[in-house]
Amino acid sequence: MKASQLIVALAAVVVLAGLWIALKPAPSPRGASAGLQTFELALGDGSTWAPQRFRVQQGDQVRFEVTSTVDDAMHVHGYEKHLPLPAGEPQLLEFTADRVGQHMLELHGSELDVGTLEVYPRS
Ligand SMILES: [Cu+2]
Repeated sequence: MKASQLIVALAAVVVLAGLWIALKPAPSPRGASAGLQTFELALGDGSTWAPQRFRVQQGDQVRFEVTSTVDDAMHVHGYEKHLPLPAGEPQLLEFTADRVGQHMLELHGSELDVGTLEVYPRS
C-alpha cells in the first residue's frame, strides 16, 4: 500500500468515526420508568406559534394543557383524540403514549399546525 493510499484510508476512518459520534442517538436511560410529560400550549389570535416537537417515550403519560384565545378544537392524529377549545378556557388532554411514531397535532378551526407528538420506543 502506498503512503497516499494509507492517508486516504486513515482520513476515511477519521470521517466515519466523526460521523458515528455526531449522528449517534443520545442514549436513553435503561429501564427508566414511564413518566408524566406535560406540555403547555398558548394558541389563538395574536400568538406567534411555530410548530413544536413534543418528544416522549412509549408508555409515558402525556398531558397537554391548552388555552386558545378563539374557539377551536385540537386533533391528535394517530391517537384520534379531539380536544374542544372554548375561547379563553384552559383545557386538559391526557392519554398514554402507547403508539410509537410521529403524530400530527392540528387545530381544526384555524387549521394551525400545532406540531408533532414524537413517541419513541422505550429501550
Ligand atoms: Cu386533524
